[in-house]
Amino acid sequence: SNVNKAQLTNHDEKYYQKVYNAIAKKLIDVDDYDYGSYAPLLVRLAWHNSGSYDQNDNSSTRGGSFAGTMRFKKEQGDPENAGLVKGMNYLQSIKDQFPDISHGDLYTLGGVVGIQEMNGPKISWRPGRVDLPIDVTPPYHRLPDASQSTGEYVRSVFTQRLGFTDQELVVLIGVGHAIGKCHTYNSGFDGPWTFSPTTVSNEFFKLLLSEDWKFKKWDGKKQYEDEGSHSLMMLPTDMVLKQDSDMKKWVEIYAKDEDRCMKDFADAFSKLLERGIKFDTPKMYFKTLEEQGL
Ligand code: DDH
Repeated sequence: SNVNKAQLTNHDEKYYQKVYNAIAKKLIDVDDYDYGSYAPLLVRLAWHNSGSYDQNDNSSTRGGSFAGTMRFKKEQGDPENAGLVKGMNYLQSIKDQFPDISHGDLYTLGGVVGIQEMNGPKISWRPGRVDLPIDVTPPYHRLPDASQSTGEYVRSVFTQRLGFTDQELVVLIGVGHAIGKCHTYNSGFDGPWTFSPTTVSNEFFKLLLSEDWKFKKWDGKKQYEDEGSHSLMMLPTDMVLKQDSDMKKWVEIYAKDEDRCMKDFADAFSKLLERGIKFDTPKMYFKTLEEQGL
């Protein structure tokens, strides 16, 4: 059947903590990305590597993070993946240092490092993804198109394809877009969603409710900006979270309760990284550099 079985690796939690530390230390040493941090890009890489999963696909792998196919130019060529090569190049020196780790494991672990080193919650993670050849590369257009503006569209990606509930899709999108920014050279959109784009938080939810969001006046793609500072943005798909009453309920809960938001995000992000994979091994948790005094 088309279930990807994670393989046992020759390494334990201590080894993967070393890989974690190498990725995290490089975040401090290499700062030539926006806001001086590659962490948001690593989170987006982990998400796009995993978000190509389709539970209705009858192929052998169904996409997702298992086969590490994001390493191929074919998958990198999906217009939605524009800009991710920079994240993979960032991780190449880690792959050189720890050659045994599969690409799927490396790209997902990069996302865990990104979240945790930006003060986010602990994300459980497991190794065992296996590099497979190029022919299992998933087709394009599975990752969401930000110009879409209906709840039906967002659920077609997150619920029908990826198997998430409204609660999970709201927390994934809102915490994911608390960090980083849009780049015109990647997506045609521009700007950050929050005032603290290198801190994992519930700020996206607060701003979505508190600010007055109007169409940005420019020649670029249709996007929203806040009337207060004109420096923040929302994508059409982000605005859906407020326009759809079932989704909005969760936006209100997460805006009020940051602890709940972080806990639910941790569960949903971990699930995202493991879509379509069967693991027989226990979950691993990693310490941040700060917790190790490094
Ligand atoms: Fe996203 N995202 N995302 N996103 N995303 C972009 C950037 C980042 C959509 C579109 C865009 C998630 C869901 C969606 C992050 C994390 C997550 C950009 C800009 C677009 C466009 C790219 C660029 O120009 O560089 C859409 C549409 C959706 C949707 O679900 C409907 C989710 C679920 C996550 C997550 O992590 C769980 C992050 C981080 C970034 C910032 C990257 C950066 O370079 O900074």
